[in-house]
Amino acid sequence: MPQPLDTPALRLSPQVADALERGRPVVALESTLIAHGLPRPDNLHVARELETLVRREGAVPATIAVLDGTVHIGLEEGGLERVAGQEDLRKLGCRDLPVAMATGASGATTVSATAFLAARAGIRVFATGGLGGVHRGWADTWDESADLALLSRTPITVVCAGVKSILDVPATLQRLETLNVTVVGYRTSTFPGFYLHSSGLPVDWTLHSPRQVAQVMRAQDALGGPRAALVVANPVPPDRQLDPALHDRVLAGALAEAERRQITGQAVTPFLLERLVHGTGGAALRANVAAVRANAALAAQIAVCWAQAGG
Ligand code: PSU
Ligand code: MN
Repeated sequence: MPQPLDTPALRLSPQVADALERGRPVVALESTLIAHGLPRPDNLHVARELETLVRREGAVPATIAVLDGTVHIGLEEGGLERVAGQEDLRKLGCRDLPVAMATGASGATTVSATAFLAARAGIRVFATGGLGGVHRGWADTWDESADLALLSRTPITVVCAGVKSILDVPATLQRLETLNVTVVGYRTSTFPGFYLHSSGLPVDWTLHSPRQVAQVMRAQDALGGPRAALVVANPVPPDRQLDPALHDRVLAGALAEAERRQITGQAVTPFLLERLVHGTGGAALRANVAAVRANAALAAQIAVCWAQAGG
């Protein structure tokens, strides 16, 4: 078993450390969606709001990022401002963490890095917008987000609005099945579509309350394995979703532009999200923010039930 997270390179904020020690509810929040998924300067407002929503539900927020080579589990004063405002902030997947730490780099953590670090710190519930997954055109590019493989071996509950709709959603669902990641719809029988209420694809399981989610987490622990994530797919409400026809039209243009400009690797997701926001006159941004807000609140409710159950 690795040592507890308590070294100069891995810093828990006093609030997060105290909550974990006392078995109080904690929710991990990722920073790539703030730094690379949402436009400045609104992103800082959203980052603060997510923390407020988590607190309002009775849990402690732990936004995770790497600043000057130090992993922060829970950002303190000034940290959120850097994540939201710093132009050259890197995007760090799990594999990038050791290099960032050793070279003193700063970066926002993706779902893969955030889920790993949260689980390592003893945080069981995590909120994001939409997971990464299998990109369209994967047969040529082999581009599949590292989020999927990491979730297949990390015991964490991730509340998300499904996977990003810029992806090949059926292929991503297939990979989640292959990788043994448990997927449940939250009060829905169709898999959410990130900006859209529904991807049109079915989910096998539907849960109806935070308590029920906590019960599944307990059952995972009672089973003792495989140690994989639980994905709680929470759809953006129909009245907050992006107009599906507008979504499809703007996405088709963005995908063609990405191909023409030969955007590859880590740049693909931020590029497409930015094109969606721009091409929809900000409507995609509003749907994205509505999704992450709802996910942060639900994650906190789940964390509260989990802590009550002696999680
Ligand atoms: N959710 C959002 N916006 C985002 C992301 C999630 O609402 O930008 C980020 C997450 O950090 C996720 C990443 O891990 O997008 C996926 O990037 P890639 O496809 O390069 O793995
Ligand atoms: Mn990729």
